[in-house]
Amino acid sequence: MKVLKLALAVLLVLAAGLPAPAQNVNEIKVTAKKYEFTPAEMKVKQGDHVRLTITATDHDHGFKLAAFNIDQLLKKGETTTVEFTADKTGTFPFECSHYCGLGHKHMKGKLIVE
Ligand SMILES: [Cu+2]
Repeated sequence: MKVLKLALAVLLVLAAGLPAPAQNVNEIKVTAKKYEFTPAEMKVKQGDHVRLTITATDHDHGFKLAAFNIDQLLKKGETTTVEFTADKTGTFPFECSHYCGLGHKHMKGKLIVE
């Protein structure tokens, strides 16, 4: 029994010494309404796991971030979570992908990964 306990203790110590998965979760709250995303500019660091919680307040909208293969419908009144890993640096445009009215084409922003 003693040996077993010792072995267990050694295992625990070894496990504690392992590097934890070093992924930083970057959560950003976003609002989508006619005809803007707030914030319209988001900055994250390369390697971040990005979690956007997007609330469409006035109408159905869409969130399209083509560089990361994201195109998500945002239902009016609901909060939608979009997650991805920012694995490349640069400035990437995003836009509304669900027609929401006359200003739809201008509903866009950018994601900066540095
Ligand atoms: Cu739209």
